[in-house]
Amino acid sequence: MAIEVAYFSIPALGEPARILCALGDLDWKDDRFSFAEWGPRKAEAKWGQVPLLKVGGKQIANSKAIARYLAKLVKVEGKPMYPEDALEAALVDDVVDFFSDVHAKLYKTMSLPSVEEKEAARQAALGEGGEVSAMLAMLEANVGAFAVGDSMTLADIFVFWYLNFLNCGFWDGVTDRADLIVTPYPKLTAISEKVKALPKIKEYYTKIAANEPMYKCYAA
Ligand SMILES: N[C@@H](CCC(=O)N[C@@H](CS)C(=O)NCC(=O)O)C(=O)O
Repeated sequence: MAIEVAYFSIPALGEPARILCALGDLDWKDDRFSFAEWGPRKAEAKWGQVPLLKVGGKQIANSKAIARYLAKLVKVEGKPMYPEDALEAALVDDVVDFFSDVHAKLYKTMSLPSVEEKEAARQAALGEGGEVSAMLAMLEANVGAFAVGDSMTLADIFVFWYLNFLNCGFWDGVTDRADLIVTPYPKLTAISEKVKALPKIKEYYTKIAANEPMYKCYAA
């Protein structure tokens, strides 16, 4: 069944959907648009927001509902990215929801009035003793070779998405700051690199990064 993923051309809340569609080689349309193009689209979006997934004549319009749906369709090495076992699925959700909490802490820096204040707030949040670094340290302590269990799941997709989102140029002040977003988290970085190395992921991001600088770190 054909799928459309509609979202701004940035690696923010819509990115897990794109990662899953690319990874699963699904029959999908990557409907990207600029902020300037959003106005007329808003009225047509189910909840007036994106990301939006169109499938079978219906709209799914919350990023994590979309991610869970797609993760049920995509397998890696024969295993679905969203576990069938209820407890395993809840553990995956736990990591996915954890990133919403991380995102909320960083997102509040968007409302600061100047670039300098934004940069300082993000560096403090991700620096030693910062509220985001404290959260990521807890996640780091709770993962193994994979974020949950012994195979790749949606939780690993979120690790890949968010570590690269931090580094992509969207968050002034922390872009390219390996000391803040790579070095303290060797296990999370290894998980992210494992997802990045999957051939379908490499293929998709190499293509997107050719025109969109924010995607370079997803491909490199
Ligand atoms: N709960 C929603 C939040 C979605 C959201 O905040 N979308 C933003 C972009 S990241 C949006 O559509 N902004 C444009 C608007 O609200 O008009 C989700 O996780 O999908």
